[in-house]
Amino acid sequence: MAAELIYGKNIAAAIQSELAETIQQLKSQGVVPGLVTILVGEDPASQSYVRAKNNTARVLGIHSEQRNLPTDTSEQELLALIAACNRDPAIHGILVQLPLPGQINEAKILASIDPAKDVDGFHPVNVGKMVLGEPCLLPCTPHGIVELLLRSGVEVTGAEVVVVGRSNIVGKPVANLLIQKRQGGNATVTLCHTRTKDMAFHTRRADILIVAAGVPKMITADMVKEGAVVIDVGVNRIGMSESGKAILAGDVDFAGVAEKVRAITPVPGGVGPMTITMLMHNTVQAAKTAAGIQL
Ligand code: L34
Repeated sequence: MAAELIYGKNIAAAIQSELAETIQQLKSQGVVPGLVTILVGEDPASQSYVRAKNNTARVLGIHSEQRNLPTDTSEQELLALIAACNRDPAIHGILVQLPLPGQINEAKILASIDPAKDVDGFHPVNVGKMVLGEPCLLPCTPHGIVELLLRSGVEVTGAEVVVVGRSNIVGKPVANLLIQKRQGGNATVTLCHTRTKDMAFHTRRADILIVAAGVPKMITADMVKEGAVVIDVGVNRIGMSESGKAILAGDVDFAGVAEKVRAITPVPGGVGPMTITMLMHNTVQAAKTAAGIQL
């Protein structure tokens, strides 16, 4: 039996149309949500993600500025740009695309963003609030995964969730959101990583398997339980088509795994579009909070 496909792209579109309405309401009250995206260097994948973020913002009616800095930008220069954005009342959200070049200390940069404008949810203040279950700006990919599960009717409460990957962007925060005592949480979570002794032992127990390891096709059919739900966060560029487009593969061996599971997200068109959409959600939330508006 073939698996149901969970099209993040469609769920993202539904959330975006809700957001577009909220943005129009804000505008009628004189508030235009503003986002600045900062890209250091010329990594083609980063360029395409940042472009997609700006395009989506503009389509929804968010004021969006893209700042491109050269690869050899100093930490001081980047800190100065962030400080200017922190002070700019037209900017509600600041996103510094990762990874950053080696001469720049990532933690120092993330900590310099005003937590109220931290639409990536990476500032230590927001990470701390997230862990404590307090209202805050949530990281986009983890929040997108929670929304994806909720809106596709996957039961998370009491489920055995296994997360593969312990990054600060996905693995650690998604594990944390899923254990929170609230809607979209209440799961039992196991977090696997490169030092896990028997990965397949854990992944085979998962009702919901979330893979964010950055290793193309690492999860094979023998590693999943029949009837599981699989969320593939990997976006690996494994080659180039004749027309010069990147060929993408997830962290899951899609063809094999889809034979066995109940539902699976495709790559592309799964988690990626949710990440971008939750960034829009956060920008709107930051603008509302700054203006003291509850809609
Ligand atoms: N600061 N850095 C910061 N915030 C983030 O949230 C990110 N991330 C990750 C990399 N660095 C970051 C992203 O935006 C990964 N990421 C991201 C965002 C969107 C997509 C993939 C990764 C996406 O839209 N993927 C499409 C395919 C795009 C393509 O063709 O290349 C998809 O359908 O999966």
